[in-house]
Amino acid sequence: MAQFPTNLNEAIEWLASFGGEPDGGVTRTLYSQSWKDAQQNLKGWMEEAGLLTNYDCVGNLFGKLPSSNPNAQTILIGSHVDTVKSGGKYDGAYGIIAGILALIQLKNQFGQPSINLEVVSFCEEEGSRFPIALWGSGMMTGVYSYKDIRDIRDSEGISFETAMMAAGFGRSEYRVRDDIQTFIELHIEQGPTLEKVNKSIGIVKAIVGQKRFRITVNGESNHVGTTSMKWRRDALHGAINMIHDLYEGVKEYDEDLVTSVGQLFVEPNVPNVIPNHVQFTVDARHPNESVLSSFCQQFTSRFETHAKKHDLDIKIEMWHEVHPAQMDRKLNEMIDSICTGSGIASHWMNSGAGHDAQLFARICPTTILFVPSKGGISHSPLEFTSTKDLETGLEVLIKFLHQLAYNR
Ligand code: HGY
Ligand code: MN
Ligand code: MN
Repeated sequence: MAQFPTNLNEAIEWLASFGGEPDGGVTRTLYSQSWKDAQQNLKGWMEEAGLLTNYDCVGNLFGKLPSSNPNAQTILIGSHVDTVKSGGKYDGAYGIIAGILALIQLKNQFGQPSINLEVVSFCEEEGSRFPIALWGSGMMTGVYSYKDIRDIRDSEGISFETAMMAAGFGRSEYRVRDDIQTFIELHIEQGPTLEKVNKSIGIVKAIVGQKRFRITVNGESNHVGTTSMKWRRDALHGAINMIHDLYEGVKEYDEDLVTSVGQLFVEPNVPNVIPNHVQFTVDARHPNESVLSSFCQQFTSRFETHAKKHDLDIKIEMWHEVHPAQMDRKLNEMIDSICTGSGIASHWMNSGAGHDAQLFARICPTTILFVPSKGGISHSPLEFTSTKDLETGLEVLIKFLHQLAYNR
């Protein structure tokens, strides 16, 4: 293959090669070598396509198709280049690739737009290396500043600032842009809805809010054989009761409430020693802020009750919170009529996954559109979307951008 891809499928495989894993998954965490290779190669592809490229000072990468009007505002399209550990080829990547291909086609077919069109490859969204998520869009929308990453480290103890500086970023003050008029993200659904209702495009009304916690439970390690059950301070026994109550507690709410314990560490993790230290995570989500808050209050107080019962110390830290976000109705109605006019079946729905669009909705008209995920699988090497569905999403994006940015 030439150095840069010439079509959607080629581009998906090409981008997935940066951080490709033997199991077919992709691991491309913030400021890692595979992350740098991906950003640099995307920059090369954008430049070959005739887009004006630049990085901002935290590593978001941009490719601009400038308007004929020097004072024009900008329509930003794109998604995140980072992945979860051994994630899929499409989460984030598809939105960047479709953005580049859309600008190439619009440039070739219609020339200069009347509004700047700019594709962005956000540096980080997942929160899979450092305990902060939506870093790239969070800096662009003023949600974060450098103080939010001070003192945070990855699982190897590398500080965020060290990793950011080593990748060549973080060396100047961040200037929040004031020219972004609209943000549009094209993304895989990461769930089963579109497949179940047999529709090709998801028109997203709202993105759920989420709260992510790190729970640390400390007890006392001791000999399994010589310590009677009544004298133990067993951190894992306490944590298991907490986690059991978490999953039972969800049943007291409507089915839009979801939660999971994704990570669990036990120390000393030895078969004949009573665990004295457990750390686990909780990720809880709901489209309604007050329902989400009430569930989080409920489980945290139940955790404290179990800690007392087992004579354990407990620390509950919320390290990530993002509020539910409404997508722009007018933009969604445009997508709806593009789909109808093109004979493409669409479906109005909510997003259970968080997205960069969630933060842009705070500062400008924003929407996100979905294409189906096979079996609803995502954050896995088995993540898959058919070429036909990928192409349909790109077709709608191109028509949408043409309506928004030409003959205005
Ligand atoms: O976790 C999420 O919702 C997103 O995929 N980062
Ligand atoms: Mn994801
Ligand atoms: Mn994503």
